[in-house]
Amino acid sequence: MRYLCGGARLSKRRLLQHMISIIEKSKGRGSRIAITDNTGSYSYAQLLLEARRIAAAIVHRNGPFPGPVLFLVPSGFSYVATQWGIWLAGGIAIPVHTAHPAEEIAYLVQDTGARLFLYETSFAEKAQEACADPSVTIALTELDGPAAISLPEVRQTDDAMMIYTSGTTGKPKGVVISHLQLDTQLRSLSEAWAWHSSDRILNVLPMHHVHGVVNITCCALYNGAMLEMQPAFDPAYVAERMTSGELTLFMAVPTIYHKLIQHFQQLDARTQEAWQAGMRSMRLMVSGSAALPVTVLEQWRQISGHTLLERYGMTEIGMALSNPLNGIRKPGYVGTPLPYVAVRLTDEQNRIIEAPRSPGELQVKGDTVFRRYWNRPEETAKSFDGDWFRTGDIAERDEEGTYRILGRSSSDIIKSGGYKISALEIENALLEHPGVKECAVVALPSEEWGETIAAAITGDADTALLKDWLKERLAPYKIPRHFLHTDSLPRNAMGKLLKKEVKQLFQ
Ligand code: MLC
Ligand code: AMP
Repeated sequence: MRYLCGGARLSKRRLLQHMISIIEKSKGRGSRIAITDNTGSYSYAQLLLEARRIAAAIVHRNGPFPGPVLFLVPSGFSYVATQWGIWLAGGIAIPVHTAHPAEEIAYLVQDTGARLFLYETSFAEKAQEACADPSVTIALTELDGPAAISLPEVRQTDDAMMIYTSGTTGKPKGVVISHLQLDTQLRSLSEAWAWHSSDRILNVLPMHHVHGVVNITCCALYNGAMLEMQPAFDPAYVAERMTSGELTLFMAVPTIYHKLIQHFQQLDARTQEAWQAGMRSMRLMVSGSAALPVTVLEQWRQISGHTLLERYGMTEIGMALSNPLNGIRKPGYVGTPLPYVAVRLTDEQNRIIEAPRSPGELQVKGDTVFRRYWNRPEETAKSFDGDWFRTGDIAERDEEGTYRILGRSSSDIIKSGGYKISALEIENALLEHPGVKECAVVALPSEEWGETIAAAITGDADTALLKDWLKERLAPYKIPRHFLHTDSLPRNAMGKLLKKEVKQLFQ
């Protein structure tokens, strides 16, 4: 077993091979504030202390390298301390969204095979409902163990994190990221966007996806910056924090900028001016996770004076393309490859496309890219061509080498509010209802949400009851916003659903 014994000395080289860089970098930052949340402010020293306490308790309970560890903890200091505690114990940290119903969480328990599920006390009921085995679940406050216990020697190649993402095959898949991949993603973004210890950022994004977890939370702490964590997005709160002039950075999905614009428009002139003054002192605002409509970019520029920096990423690859920090940010484009990332476009025969303005599938390679889906070797193999990950996104490059995302190869993937949602997963859930005979789930364009989910169904299910029924099974953002009852669904001669025609039913 690999142990980093209490007082044992390791050579500098071995230390570098074995360190979790985000944690190593935090040592020596002492009383500097790392995180503020609804419960107070916490220094880097406090964060390290609490992470070590949690790690020692995990090792005491489950032994070193406990494998996948689920944690159901709201965005805030405890979330990060738990994540780091799992890392120090040698485990794979798997964040569970607090808004997910017990049934979705039960799927994570089963799919990961986790032998440890940590939760914040207020989520005890949900955690216990989701996990039938009481020996697996434990409240953070009940975690206990001898502080002097040896922590394992974690290597950069060890698995660090697993984020569940929806795909074309129905149920979400676990994307496994090693410490090396996480570290490379953090180095890439730190360099590209010039993160600095004097930065201060507010996170309002959920903490079970890379945008909130890696781009904001990990990047801030990797760079010794100050991170403000909010459990949910509230436009009035964001406006207040930006008005303070204390923030230097903000990152969000296009829907959030859309909602901030709506909020701004209903404020009185004095409040608007104060918010604008605060925004002028910020250095960077980033948009990503879904296409940023040029209208939103323009309106936000008018309001804030900032041209949003749009970038492109994916759970499997972290961030791949970004408009420049300094230089021209092209509206409608997602920029050029980030440091440590290689990108190519290929045609339907998987031949490399060199010519500008020729659409093809975007493929990505580098140390930022994940290596496997959890327990799904076949799907992993299918999603790679050698070292190149096939994103399934269609893009083109202009004459200057700047990329533009044109769409996705599968119409069964929906992006709503920045969340990736599988139409098949919703269809499978709908079909379990006794009142649904057939169904088809499609995406409808929406200015606010990017896309909204629409379900056409046959059968005698009552819409309101069906919605309530779905809410017990699916996350709130996966619930269709439009329902249509019909006698039959459009299919081709082979019986395959014609989704384009299903969409037309809603017009
Ligand atoms: C919620 N509502 C929706 C909806 N989601 N309506 C249509 N479509 C949707 N997708 C409805 C709710 O039912 C509710 O209605 C009302 O809107 C408010 O709901 P809410 O949950 O309170 O919404 P809000 O908090 O405002 O959430 C919006 C949001 C959220 C944009 C903050 O969707 C969000 O956090 N999105 C970010 C997702 C994210 O982090 N993605 C990154 C993936 S990683 P009612 O009637 O009940 O009041 C990735 C890689 C990369 O993509 O590149 O980054
Ligand atoms: P996820 O699987 O949740 O990580 O979502 C990744 C997907 O979000 C990508 O495959 C893209 O389809 C989409 N995406 C991310 N950023 C952008 C962007 N700037 N423009 C268009 N689509 C984006």
